Amino acid sequence: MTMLGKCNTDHPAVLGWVREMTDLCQPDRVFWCDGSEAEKAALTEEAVAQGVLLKLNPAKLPGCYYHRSNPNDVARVEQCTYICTETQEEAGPTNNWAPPKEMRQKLLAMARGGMRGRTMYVIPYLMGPAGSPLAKVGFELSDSVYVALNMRVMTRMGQVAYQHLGHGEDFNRGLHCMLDIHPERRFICHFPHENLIISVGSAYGGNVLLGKKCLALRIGSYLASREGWMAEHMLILGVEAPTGQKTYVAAAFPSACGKTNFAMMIPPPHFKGWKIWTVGDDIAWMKPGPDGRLYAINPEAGYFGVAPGTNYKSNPNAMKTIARDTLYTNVALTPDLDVWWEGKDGPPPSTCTDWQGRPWTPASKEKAAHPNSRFTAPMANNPMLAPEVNDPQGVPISALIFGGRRASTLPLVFESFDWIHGVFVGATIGSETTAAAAGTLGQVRRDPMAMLPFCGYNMGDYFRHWLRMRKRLKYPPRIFHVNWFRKDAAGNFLWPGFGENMRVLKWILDRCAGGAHGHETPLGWVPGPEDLDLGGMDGFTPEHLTRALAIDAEEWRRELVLQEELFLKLYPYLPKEMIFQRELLVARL
Ligand code: GTP
Ligand code: SPV
Ligand code: MN
Repeated sequence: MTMLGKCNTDHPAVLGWVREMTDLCQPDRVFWCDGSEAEKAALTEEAVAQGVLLKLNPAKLPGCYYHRSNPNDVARVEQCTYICTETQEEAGPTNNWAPPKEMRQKLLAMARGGMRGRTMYVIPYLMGPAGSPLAKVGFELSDSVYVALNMRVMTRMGQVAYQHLGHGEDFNRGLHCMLDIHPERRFICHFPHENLIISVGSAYGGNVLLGKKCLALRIGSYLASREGWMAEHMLILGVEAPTGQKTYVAAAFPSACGKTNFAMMIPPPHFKGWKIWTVGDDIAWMKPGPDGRLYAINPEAGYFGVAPGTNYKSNPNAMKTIARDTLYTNVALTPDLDVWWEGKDGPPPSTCTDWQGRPWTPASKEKAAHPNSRFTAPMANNPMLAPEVNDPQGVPISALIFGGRRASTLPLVFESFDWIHGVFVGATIGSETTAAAAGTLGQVRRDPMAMLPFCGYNMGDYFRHWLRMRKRLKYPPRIFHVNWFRKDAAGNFLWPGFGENMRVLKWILDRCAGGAHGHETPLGWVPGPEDLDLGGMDGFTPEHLTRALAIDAEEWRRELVLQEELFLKLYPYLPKEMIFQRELLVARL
């Protein structure tokens, strides 16, 4: 029997779970994380000694470390991700399903003795601000020091979790065993009825930082549907007008489709006195408030963001955020121990080591950084972190924005006619697949509410839950759709994106305030080229904007067929409102 080590709790249920799992996994050592600075230093030292982390140049990147994952383990793996409910119907047609008893037995058998010779880190964490009625406690037991150090950044770790838990037993149990990091022995399994997650065979990102996609979205969405709130793959931002008035919006874009960038955007100089404050960059937990508005919290405490494409022009706040105390995974390493990735500022280094540790020069055919290489940085580093991020009640949301990565068909922006139509717009999002998940890139697929890989129950019931929420909101947010990624025939983006997205956001805010002009189209309300403020945009004319806003009937006929595929898959579970909305759209087109 493994000794439990220097344990920091006498909570019977926590001790029981740790005891049970140590007996099973048989680690040599159990390390109870407390989230302290001293602990961070000790774990970092340990990770460096093991070769898990490399200290980066302290003159350039103080407190930053470098990590390479196994090349077979660089992204989420949707084909290995399961929702284990009693019936397959509960998981629904968009999830992999396995019966809970069988799957649990199989995984526990895999984990048996799996930590021999290793350390089990007991990670107590809180998702959400301390004292928030929406906050949730989790305990992740992991044999990866990299996971312990990442969870420390991404969550509120340590005493705060025990405080929130009190004498209760309502916490998520998470077990993570690296095993031999083999794709055939990789499973990320969710047991929503038991509030349990078991992840084996991976050591990367959303597969193993169990508070993030596993708890905050898959288990979270299941709990939310039962408890009357919403767990969404959404950024949250606050817009401050020159008058000081603040408005908050939340936006769902699929993985690697612009949430972090939008959440940290800096308005162009033309928008003098306007400020964007980041509340969250990936996940929103939302609940109706006593005033009938929808309130949102960010359950996370850090950013696990896409490195490629991040530079001082596209996302200066991110560059400042990751200048210190940041973990870099699968980026390229320069000879002076700095980091590099495709789309960083300046010319590429004349020589460096790529994400797999091989020599790289600008003449190399392959990318230096993996397209899904990431930074893990504390939100406290963000110069524009919204002070409200720690408000237990969250922030009131005026608009919900859906988006996808679409080279054609979807206009720059439109506003839905009402909540039910907005739910239909979210339910029919299409987006090109990205490097955030293993598999083919650039394939348009349906990704309802950007939750396809993250909805922990039947997608049809999830739509029903969205429709039900309307009845609980006196002032529901207005619902919009944006597309920053439309291209011309030559493959150039039709819209400059990044900070310029402020112009679209401003129209959205004005619509919410009952101001801006729009015209009715089959899709919804669309601004005319004169309705967006293009002030200070060099070389971008209303004609350019007209192309970005265009709705092409032929493209939309094809789009309807693509939408139909998802609806056929979900047909037995689809709320009738979705079918009516489809009919109305067909009729309008
Ligand atoms: P996840 O962390 O996977 O959920 O991704 P995300 O939604 O936060 O995406 P992120 O902001 O990291 O952006 C992903 C990629 O899209 C990066 O390479 C960005 O440079 C690029 N991107 C973001 N916003 C824009 C935009 O407005 N226009 C264009 N053209 N590219 C963008
Ligand atoms: C995503 O894929 O949406 C991410 C990265 O935010 S991961 O944590 O790997 O899920
Ligand atoms: Mn994400």
